[in-house]
Amino acid sequence: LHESQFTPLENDRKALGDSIRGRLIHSLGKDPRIATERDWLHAVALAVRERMLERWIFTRRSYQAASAKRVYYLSMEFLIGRSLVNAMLNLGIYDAAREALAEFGVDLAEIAEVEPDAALGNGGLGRLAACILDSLATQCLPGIGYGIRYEFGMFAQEIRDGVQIEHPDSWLRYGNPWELPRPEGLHPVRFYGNLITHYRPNGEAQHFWEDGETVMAMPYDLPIPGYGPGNVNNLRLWAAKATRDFELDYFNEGDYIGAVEQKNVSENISRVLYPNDASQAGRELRLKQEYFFVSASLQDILSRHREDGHPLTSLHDHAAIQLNDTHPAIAVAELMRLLVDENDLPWEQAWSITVRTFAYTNHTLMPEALETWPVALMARVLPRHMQIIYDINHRFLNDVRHRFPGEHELLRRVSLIDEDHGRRVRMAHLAVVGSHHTNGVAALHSELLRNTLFSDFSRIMPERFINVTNGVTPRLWLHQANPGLGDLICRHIGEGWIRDLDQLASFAPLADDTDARAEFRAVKLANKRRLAQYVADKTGVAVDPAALFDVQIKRIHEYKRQLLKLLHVITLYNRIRDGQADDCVPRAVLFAGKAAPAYVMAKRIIRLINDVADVVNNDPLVGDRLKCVFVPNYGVSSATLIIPAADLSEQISTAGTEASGTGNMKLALNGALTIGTLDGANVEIRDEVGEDNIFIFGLRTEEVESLRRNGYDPQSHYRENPELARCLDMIASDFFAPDDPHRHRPIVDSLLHEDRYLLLADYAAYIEAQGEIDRLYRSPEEWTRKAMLNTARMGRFSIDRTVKEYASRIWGIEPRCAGRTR
Ligand code: DL6
Repeated sequence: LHESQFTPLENDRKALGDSIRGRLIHSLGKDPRIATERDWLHAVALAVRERMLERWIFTRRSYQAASAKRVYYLSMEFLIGRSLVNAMLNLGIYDAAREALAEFGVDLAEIAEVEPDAALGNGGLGRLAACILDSLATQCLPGIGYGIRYEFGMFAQEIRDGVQIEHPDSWLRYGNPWELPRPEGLHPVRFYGNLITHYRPNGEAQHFWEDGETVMAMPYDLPIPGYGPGNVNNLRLWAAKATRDFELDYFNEGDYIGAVEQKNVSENISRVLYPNDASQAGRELRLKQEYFFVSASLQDILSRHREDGHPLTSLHDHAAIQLNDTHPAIAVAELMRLLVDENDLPWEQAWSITVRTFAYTNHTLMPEALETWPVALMARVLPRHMQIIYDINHRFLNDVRHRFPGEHELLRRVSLIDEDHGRRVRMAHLAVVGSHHTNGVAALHSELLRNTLFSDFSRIMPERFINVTNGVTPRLWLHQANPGLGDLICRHIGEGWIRDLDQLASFAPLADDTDARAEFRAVKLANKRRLAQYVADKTGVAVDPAALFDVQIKRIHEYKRQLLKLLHVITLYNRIRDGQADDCVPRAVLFAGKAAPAYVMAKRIIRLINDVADVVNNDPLVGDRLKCVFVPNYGVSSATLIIPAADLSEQISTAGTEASGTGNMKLALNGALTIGTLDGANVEIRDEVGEDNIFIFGLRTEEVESLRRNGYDPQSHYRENPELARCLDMIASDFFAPDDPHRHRPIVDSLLHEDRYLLLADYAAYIEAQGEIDRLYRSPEEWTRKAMLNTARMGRFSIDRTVKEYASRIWGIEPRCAGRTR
């Protein structure tokens, strides 16, 4: 079919209405008279999907015709959220679809709320992957995402009596109208089994991996539409299916139920997302998940490469593979296996192709997040890969030995095998050695990678280490989430910023315009009202939209220091009760975030936040001057409500711990002022918005290091700061938990006896910075001016800039726009 023979679907209200009705009746078999909101949602999604699929086909054709190099983004997580409104806005059919639905008496906003979030990720790392997909498609860059189609995504969080309760997220229960199952595209993935070695007449060894268990990987494709005349790229997610052998087993053994039980075990591989953030799961099933999607993706990439008519030896000319953290790092060994064992390439040649194909992004310095696998486990689950890792290590260490003679300690430190903790495979070392580039995700983080975690590697191969600062998609995080502000900006400077965020710079002069400031304030107030309603619905707490909305939204983790924020809340509470808060502005402090289910301290923190909230919100002396709320079930959808309404963005991790942060970018883009440490991307945000428009406080990375080196004594702060001591005493007593007086004692013990993240050391500076914030908030014109400058100066933090840097510095790919677009 030639493009000229192709009749694209019309996008006007009438055509969309016909499609929606058609899908409802002819695809879903539902009577419009009794169709539910979910029926309408699915019918609209199918009508929108039809319109993406044309471009999808043309996108693929244009990549193929140009023999374009593609990037394959391998990620265990894609935190997509909802797709309906995003797809409509990106395709430019939102208004027409809304009107078409209105003619059926259906409210688009209401049915959009019924769509479950695709929560296939934990937090920043997974959301970054989703933003990157949006940008690749928008910039017409040839890119395919590969991940896992988890049957259960990130758990749903309920707060019951102050405690986090986890519920399974069965997001696929009613089907997923966006996905296209591809049962014809299965790939087999083997686990366990034996190794057989044959020797050729020339003495060369040939390895065969046999027996074991085979699971089939079945692809589900999700079309990813770019904004405006962008391309429609593909996200391919793998689901585990039992091989048909299970049927044979049944015939042979007559144990039907046993065979079906076995089928379930195989299919468990893609059952559930591990809800760990910044800590390693370390379980066999997790290793199997990692290998499962990596092996299927690499087989898929190689077959596409062959179908395109290229020899394997040119793989790196046509494919760039990005490892999103170490979770897919086993890909290095798997590609070697595919090239050497399955395709008979000599080791050296295979290695050169491998290193030229892979690149690795590191997202954390936290030691507990660095993946290592026991050698014994790896050897059992993936025996051939263990052997390949030994071979890679052997050659790598020989090379290092040659270049750095006599440095025995160096060899021990850079080895792919950690010999000190019961022999473990260091996945980050495998990723660095097997990749042509390793990048950190903010300038400070990349510098710390070079100087700490990877200091030996950056001495051995300095040219491999670079920085690519993260970004966020302005399509979702401003245009879609904050239509009020988006429209305001469009009225003043046009809509070019949606694809080119640097254009926001021309919004800056409006910060000096009284009328524009009033408009900006009106938008913020409307967003705060919308959020106040949501908070009241979810928690029963009434927050006053006139109060300063002070938000800390992110995973609950000690290093992110939600407790420091909470110490500020208790300090304000005490000042109000002591009658010393006449100059405090009314605040609504909003926390949101999930704790890993097995992370005991994080769950204690949630409990304490809720206990403090209970006391503060019910104290008649406090009234509207202070409210504290824990908003349950934080995710992409609730973030799109909270972020546009925030006045103050809390980015207060201990310097040197947060790799980048991306919430910091989303909040500043929506005109929140930041209070933050010089950590992660906060440093670059300060450089962009200017020191006068951000509140920086606390110890810097070097100061943190030196304090730790010289012996940190948290109790000195307790002794010297009576206000802090009082807060800690209240937490340790029964003040916030009258029914259970010792409930919060472990939190205080951990702060007084270790305080690994130096909360107490930063407390005084933090409280002082909050005082400055109060003073500024009392001058609405001045506050608004700074807020607008924050929005205007966020151009650098567009994911499009990030992706352009990856494309030119790491992947070597270029835009190929699909010929025919509307
Ligand atoms: O790069 C995306 C995001 C950063 O913005 C956060 O600072 C960082 O904490 C997060 N890292 C993870 C670590 N998980 N692992 N491994 O989610 O990445």
